[in-house]
Amino acid sequence: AAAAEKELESPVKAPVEVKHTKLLINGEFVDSVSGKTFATYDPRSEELIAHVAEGDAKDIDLAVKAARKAFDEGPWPKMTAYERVKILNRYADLLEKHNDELGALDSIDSGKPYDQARYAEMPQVVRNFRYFAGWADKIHGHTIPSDSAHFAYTLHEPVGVCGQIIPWNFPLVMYAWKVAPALACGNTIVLKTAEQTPLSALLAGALALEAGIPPGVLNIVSGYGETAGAALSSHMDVDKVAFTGSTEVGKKIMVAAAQSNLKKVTLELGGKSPFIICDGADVDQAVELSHFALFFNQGQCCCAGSRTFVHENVYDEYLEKAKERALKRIVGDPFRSGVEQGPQVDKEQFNKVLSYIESGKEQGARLITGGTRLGSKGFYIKPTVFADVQDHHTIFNEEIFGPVQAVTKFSSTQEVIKRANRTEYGLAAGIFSKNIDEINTLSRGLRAGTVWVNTYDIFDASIPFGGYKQSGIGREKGIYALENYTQVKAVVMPLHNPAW
Ligand code: TXE
Repeated sequence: AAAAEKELESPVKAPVEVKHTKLLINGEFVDSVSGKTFATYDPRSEELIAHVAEGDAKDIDLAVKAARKAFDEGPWPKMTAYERVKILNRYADLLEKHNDELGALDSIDSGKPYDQARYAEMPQVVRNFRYFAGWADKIHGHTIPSDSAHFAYTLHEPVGVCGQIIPWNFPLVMYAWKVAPALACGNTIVLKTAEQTPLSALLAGALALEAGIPPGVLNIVSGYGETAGAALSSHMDVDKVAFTGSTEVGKKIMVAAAQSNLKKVTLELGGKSPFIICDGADVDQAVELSHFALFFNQGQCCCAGSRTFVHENVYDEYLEKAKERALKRIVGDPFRSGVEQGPQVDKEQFNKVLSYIESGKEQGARLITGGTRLGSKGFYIKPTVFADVQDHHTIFNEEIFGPVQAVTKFSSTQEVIKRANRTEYGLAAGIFSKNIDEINTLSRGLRAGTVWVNTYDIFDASIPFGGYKQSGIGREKGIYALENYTQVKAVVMPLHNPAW
């Protein structure tokens, strides 16, 4: 049978031990105030991995108090920037030393291939900390020529206590994108991890203490969104909230911020990114890249190339080869080497993806491969490709967040720009073309925060990432991220004081 149709073997033993399950507050691992715990499951077997302390509003409040004290009294925001540089670099070294262990925790908790976690994601995590360590002593304001005889200058100061809420699809990468710039700018943090994937951040938090990040600077609360997450985004003593997750919850975060203390808000939300394959494209390469753009990480990427637009002249050849590639995709235990696709993260996501597949069938999109679960245990789904998808089909408009590719045909550049932009989202876009004029027209015409040309999913720490339209507010990574975690103070004084 084709790789994607083969029966699953039983799960191998994960090469990792869970050491931390409590909340990290004020430099100590503690139980939740309520004493409650919640279970985190292995998506390969649907079996329990561990019980984790469940934080709610009371624990968030304790964590915010610790972060406030660490911010107001120091030493973190008050030490020299060079001291912070040294500590953050030491932290990056420790994360690197625990590369495989951290990667394995993300794999067992989320189902992502272990090799992807340890060879692609963890190096990016480490790189983010080194990149922002490099910025920590280069954040400064300007001297400003004023109209009158005044000396005016700006200070770029930390915002204060930052609430950070992250999702489960890239637990440690999301941790790094949020924590590294906030710490580099001298802030203190209360981080809430996703309930599906609480494990890796707790080990990363223990390593932060070992690196010398002072108690209270980085607090980590595991727990649910409606309780711990809502408490964090509505807390009166949190100065800023940064969120990655669904657009629906992003709106709730903004409302909570507005109705509490108008804390600053940055959001990185969902997407329905177009991947456009132009006339004259090398079809084999186009198939490989568009396959990767959609299926990477079980399709659970906010920037997944989930609407594949293929020029009519290469459409039939593309479909035949895209089907072949999907059938070859190696689905199985994420801890076996060579596996490209593991299970979806949990039952809820698994059911959501399967129901989108049903809606595709019902609305008349042409299923050319996949379309069902794989095996009878674990949240595995066959790589699925729909052809002849129409603009009004639900699978062409809503974020599926699974291994389901939706392919459609187009005839002209102007047509594809219009159709690609017809979405509430604007996170990313992919272009596959050798025609420089077409590339320029498309990359200017597409309304998205990132345009990848003849490549996809390049995530350097220095390249900004974020959304147009309802895909978000603000940019993470790169020099742009510093704006999220600093605020500008203008200081003005007379140049000549007549009294003296
Ligand atoms: O997201 P949620 P879910 C999309 C994707 C997915 C869908 C639902 O389409 O299928 O969202 O996934 C916390 N106040 N993305 O339910 O709920 C929650 O605990 C404060 C895209 O997992 O947005 C978790 O920590 N926080 C995405 C985080 O929000 C709340 C990544 C994300 O969960 C909260 C994940 C509340 N009221 C899902 N409710 C991306 N942009 O990459 C929940 N949370």
